[in-house]
Amino acid sequence: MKVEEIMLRLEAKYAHEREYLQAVREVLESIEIIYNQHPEFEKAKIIERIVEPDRIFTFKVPWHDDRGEIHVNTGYRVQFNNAIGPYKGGFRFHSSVTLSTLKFLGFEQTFKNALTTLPMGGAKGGSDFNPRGKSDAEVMRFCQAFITELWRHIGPDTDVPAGDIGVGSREIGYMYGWYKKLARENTGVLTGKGMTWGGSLIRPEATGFGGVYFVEHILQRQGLSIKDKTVVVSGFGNVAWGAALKATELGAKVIAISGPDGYIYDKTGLNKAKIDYMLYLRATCNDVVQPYSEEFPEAVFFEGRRPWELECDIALPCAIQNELNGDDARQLIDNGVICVAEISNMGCTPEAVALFIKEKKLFAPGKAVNAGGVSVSGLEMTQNAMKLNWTKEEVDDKLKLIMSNIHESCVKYGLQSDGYVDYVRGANIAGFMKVAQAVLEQGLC
Ligand code: 2IT
Repeated sequence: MKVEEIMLRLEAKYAHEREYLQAVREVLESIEIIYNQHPEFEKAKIIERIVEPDRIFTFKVPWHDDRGEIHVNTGYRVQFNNAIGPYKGGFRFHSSVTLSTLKFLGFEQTFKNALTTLPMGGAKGGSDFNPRGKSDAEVMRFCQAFITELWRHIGPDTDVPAGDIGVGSREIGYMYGWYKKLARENTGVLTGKGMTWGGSLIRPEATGFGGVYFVEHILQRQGLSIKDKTVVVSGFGNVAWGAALKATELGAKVIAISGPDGYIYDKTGLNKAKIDYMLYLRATCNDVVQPYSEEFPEAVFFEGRRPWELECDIALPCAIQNELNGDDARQLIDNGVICVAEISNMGCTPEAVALFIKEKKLFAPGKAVNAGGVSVSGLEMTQNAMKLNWTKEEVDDKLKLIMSNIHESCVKYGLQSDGYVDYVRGANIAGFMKVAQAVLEQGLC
């Protein structure tokens, strides 16, 4: 396999799908050497079969707003690969969503889900609909129109969607209710459900909690701990909230959060009341973080800027893809950062990732670090299948074990002769080898 040849073919065919091409290139460059030691993979054209999604559904989503005006959005579901279990992955509702976004996310999800140790394939879906500023009734009508198109293609053993950016418990509720009505079954087809109708404890916190558990493993390997470290978080949604909560619980000082409007620098650090306020802000503020500085006057708001210019020990991108670029990486390194862990999917640009690895910084990619979210979704599926609920402690203990196993797999495949762990390489090889072997064993299908 020659990465450049495959990439040239994909670039010609999908010239405008920049994020998808970026995600594929990163994985192929990591696995090239190991892959070429397996002629059986080459013979079965495993790469060519894995880089293309199994199928993509694209559909029109017409809905009307509260004034009766009609709107038309585009809906998608990218069923990427189901070699190791039913398709699994979230829906993203955001005005920036394109097919390229969802193909990159579905591709990443396939390897992330393989790393979790649970039997889940990879998928992603969503729409260019933005729930921000819409009334509950508008969101409900959109969700019902979306599921009306998609319900025949999903199911508890076929494809199990969940949330992502713009899709939280409200949206999951509306979609679950409508699915249940159309399919005439109550089998838990979506994850991230409410606690009284099949949801799992810890699911809302799981991505952020899992990310911080992973960071603890990275640091522990160096004889360090997150306690007393200064942490910068980007975003202020569900993922940023979970990360800030767990980092604070473990004794770190979280000094920044951010939104599309700029970032908040709170030199006194977040506490329980401020972390709770993040949830309130998310629910009410229409996607701006600035009101935090009015509520807590010790905090300063920097309009239009990103938090990576702050001095910190640990940086946790928790917002969206490519939110930390090469210049940001340079600044973080110059300011003495110890560890950067992507809790967002593909949070760093290729230039940033290359710089962190070149300078042998502790850097870990989203598909390993943020796998706690989908892992607890997998545990939600297990509980639904057993028709039982686990306690908070039981779920949290399983999450901790999964994150520890993922860390171990990354070290196994990413450890270099000088003792440095390249977590990008480790995560990509561990995830890829598992999917590739399953695809090979199942024949041409
Ligand atoms: O990126 C992700 O892993 C998610 N948005 C969670 C997916 C899931 O199925 O819980």
